[in-house]
Amino acid sequence: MDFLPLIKLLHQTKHVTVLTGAGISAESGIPTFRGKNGLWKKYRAEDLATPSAFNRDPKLIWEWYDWRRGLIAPVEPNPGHKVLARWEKIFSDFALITQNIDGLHWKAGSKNIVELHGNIWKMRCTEEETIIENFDSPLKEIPPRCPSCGALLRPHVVWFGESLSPSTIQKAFALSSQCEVMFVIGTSAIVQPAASLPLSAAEAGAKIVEINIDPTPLSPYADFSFKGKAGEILPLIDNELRKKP
Ligand code: BJW
Repeated sequence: MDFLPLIKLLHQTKHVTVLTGAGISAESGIPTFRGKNGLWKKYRAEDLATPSAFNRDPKLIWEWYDWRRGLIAPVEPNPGHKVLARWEKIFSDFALITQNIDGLHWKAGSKNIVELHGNIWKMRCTEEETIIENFDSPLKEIPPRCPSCGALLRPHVVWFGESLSPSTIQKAFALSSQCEVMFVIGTSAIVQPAASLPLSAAEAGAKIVEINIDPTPLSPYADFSFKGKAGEILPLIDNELRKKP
């Protein structure tokens, strides 16, 4: 793989924005959504990741999230997450936008993260809308109840058909349209509005760097496409970047 043209560009770049998806956590052992062993191969998204599914059967949905929390809890960030945490320190303007709810970017040491689809370690009161952190795994009570008012809690994640927080998506579009280089890592680039972020970056003149094991609908628009695992390719790019220009 020839990283030289990208490295030359990165040496002249101040503002880098990164968009990550489930693929960056795959090498840590967390299943992706789509693809061969994806979650949506075994479960129907409409049955588990929509507000109507939760209203129909909150216990079932919480059992599914409890199972996923159990998968994620012992997992460690991989070299891909770690490189992105390091880049926050080396680029003068660096932003990380993630669709992932697993919290692995925090665990790797990244500090400035825009979480588009929420966080699996947070719950939200269905009455008061208050958000609480909860790291119990397994959960003590299913479905969990709000400690202050007793109403049902729901996972603080964004399901299909729900709007993303307006301030979060606004911030994500601003970071995308202001950057010089945007890395798009381990996402199938089909879920909106996240999938539009790289397009808005490209429209504003940013160079797009895609890292994925498979082509995506974004691939034709990418200026650099690296086919392979994020946990292998990011450290290779980082190694080259560390060499003196
Ligand atoms: C590797 C790798 C390795 C593997 N290294 N790479 C326009 C048209 C039609 C529909 C819509 C539309 N606009 C909006 C919608 C509806 C919908 C949508 O986009 N649907 C599409 C499926 C078409 N969007 C919404 O409903 C959103 N809300 C919204 O738009 O509100 C306004 C509105 C509502 C209704 C109608 C119109 C407007 C909300 C989306 C919420 C997404 N929620 C989920 C679940 C989160 C909670 C949870 O996890 O439980 O978010 S779904 C799931 O998909 C999750 C992910 O964040 C998201 C994206 O998935 P991601 O990260 O890309 O993962 P995968 O599995 O798809 O891909 C992994 C990739 O990694 C693959 O490419 C692999 O090749 C690669 N890979 N190993 C590098 N080692």
